[in-house]
Amino acid sequence: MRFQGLMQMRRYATAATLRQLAHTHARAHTRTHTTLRTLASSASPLPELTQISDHVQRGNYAELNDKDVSHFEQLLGKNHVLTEDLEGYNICFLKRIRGNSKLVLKPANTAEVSAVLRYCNERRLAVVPQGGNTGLVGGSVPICDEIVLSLQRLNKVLSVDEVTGIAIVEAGCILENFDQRARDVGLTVPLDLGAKASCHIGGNVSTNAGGVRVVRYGNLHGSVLGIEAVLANGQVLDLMSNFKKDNTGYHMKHLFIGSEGTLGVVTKLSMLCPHVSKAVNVAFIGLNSFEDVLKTFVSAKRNLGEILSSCELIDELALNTALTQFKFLNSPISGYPFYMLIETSGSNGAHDEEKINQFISEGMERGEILDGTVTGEPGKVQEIWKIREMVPLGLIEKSFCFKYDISLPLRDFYGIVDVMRERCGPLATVVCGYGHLGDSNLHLNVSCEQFNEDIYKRVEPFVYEYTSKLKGSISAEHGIGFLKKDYLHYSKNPVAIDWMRDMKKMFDPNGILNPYKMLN
Ligand code: FAD
Ligand code: 2HG
Ligand code: ZN
Repeated sequence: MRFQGLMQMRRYATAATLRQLAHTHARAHTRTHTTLRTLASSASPLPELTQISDHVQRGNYAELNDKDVSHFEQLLGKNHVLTEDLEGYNICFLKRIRGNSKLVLKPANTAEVSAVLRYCNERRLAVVPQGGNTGLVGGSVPICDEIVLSLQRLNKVLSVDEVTGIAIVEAGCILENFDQRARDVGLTVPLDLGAKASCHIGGNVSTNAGGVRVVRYGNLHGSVLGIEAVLANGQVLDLMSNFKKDNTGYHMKHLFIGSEGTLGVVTKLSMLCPHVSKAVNVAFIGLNSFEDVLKTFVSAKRNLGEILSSCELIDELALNTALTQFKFLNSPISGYPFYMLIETSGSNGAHDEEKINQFISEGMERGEILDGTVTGEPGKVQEIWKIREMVPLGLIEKSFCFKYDISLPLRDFYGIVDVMRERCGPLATVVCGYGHLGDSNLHLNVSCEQFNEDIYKRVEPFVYEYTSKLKGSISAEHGIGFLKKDYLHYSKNPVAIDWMRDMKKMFDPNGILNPYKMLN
């Protein structure tokens, strides 16, 4: 009976269904790009300026004047110095943090970034580095009137070496474009996330972005081989390297991975890119309980071992919200409390298929996996991934959403979602959990019609206290930015925070780089 279920799973990729899927996929793809680009600039009401709503005391920085603007125009050319229509640069992706910058600078290369920073440091003008502005913690936008330093024009892939697997890329290159260039020679960027069409590789490195393949490739501390960064005083710190192994002194590049633009501006990096896998299979399965989710994860690690490349969790409310908001999404199954997306990538299609089939039939025999689909057809694989990628967007499509990105011990991974549902009651429209189960990284989302002080107080700091008691991390992959800076102490002890402050002072004595972020 259950093996019939497995047959049904594989039957999904018949010729008839494929035609329909290819069509849906094309629409889905276009839609994601539009959604990402328009969200930050759509017509819904703007929030109050953050400096006012959050009573931020402006730092002791100089005020921008006409002479400064003329200086930058001479340096970068008039077209690359913007003083009008700056709203898109001033507001964060979630439309929660809004600054009041009067100037956006778009240098074209490292020398220009250096000249800009040297001048700003001498004049004590505060600067916020900005990549694709897809960050979810309010780190990429000004809080007061900081100058926005956009890396958009440093967008070249300088080289991709198919022999060594090493790519050298400028910081402002869009992740998806970088990946495409790598794929042209059979390689891939070991990082994939829903914002790939907009985020920059420099933004990814500066946030130490995780995404959906950490379970396979690890995080950016392993894949980034070298970094070039410009310091607050304009000095260019060349930490580029083309080798995995380089034990010459302190490993300074790691300081820039995840430092969110507070220590320097990343301008270039080298990255180790793995080969594109010959065979990729994706299973999308339904389960009854979180206990079964954990058993299935353990089974995936045991039985899929070296070919396991992703292990994601979506709960019923998260999935249903995405399906309701985006009618173009097509879920192969419905009606289960939990869903898992399990991906394998390997070099032998027949071998991988046999393994994933066996993993599923055994899970079904044990009653842990109830139903689902498994496919290796590329269009279909992408369509299933699209469902996962649209989940975070579904929750903000017509709502305000409090988003939490926490690391929790696996056994306690989901409990907080139930606790939070109880705490918020009918005040919230959706309280759901999804995320990177394979990395112990939960995304807890609490949606409501609009920002609601009452919910805010029920959720924060509770969520951070809860996480801290379980010795989790209050930011697994999105960073600290502005939104979490008051909560850093829940995950870092006072001695560590003091050292962070000392390091900040050493790198940026005048505090011009991304003030009001990370450290309070
Ligand atoms: P920005 O948002 O522009 O900036 C982020 C921070 O980095 C800011 O503090 C900024 O000052 C700094 N910065 C940017 N560029 C530089 C630079 N060159 N030098 C120094 N500092 C710089 N994140 C994940 O980790 N995993 C996910 O799976 C994931 N999925 C997402 C899905 C969606 C739909 C969205 C909207 C976001 C998602 N994110 C995810 C969050 C976000 O995409 C990442 O944090 C991403 O790495 C930010 O890149 P960015 O270029 O947009 O940076
Ligand atoms: C994801 O994994 C992102 O989809 C976004 O990290 C998570 O929006 C969120 O809460
Ligand atoms: Zn994530």
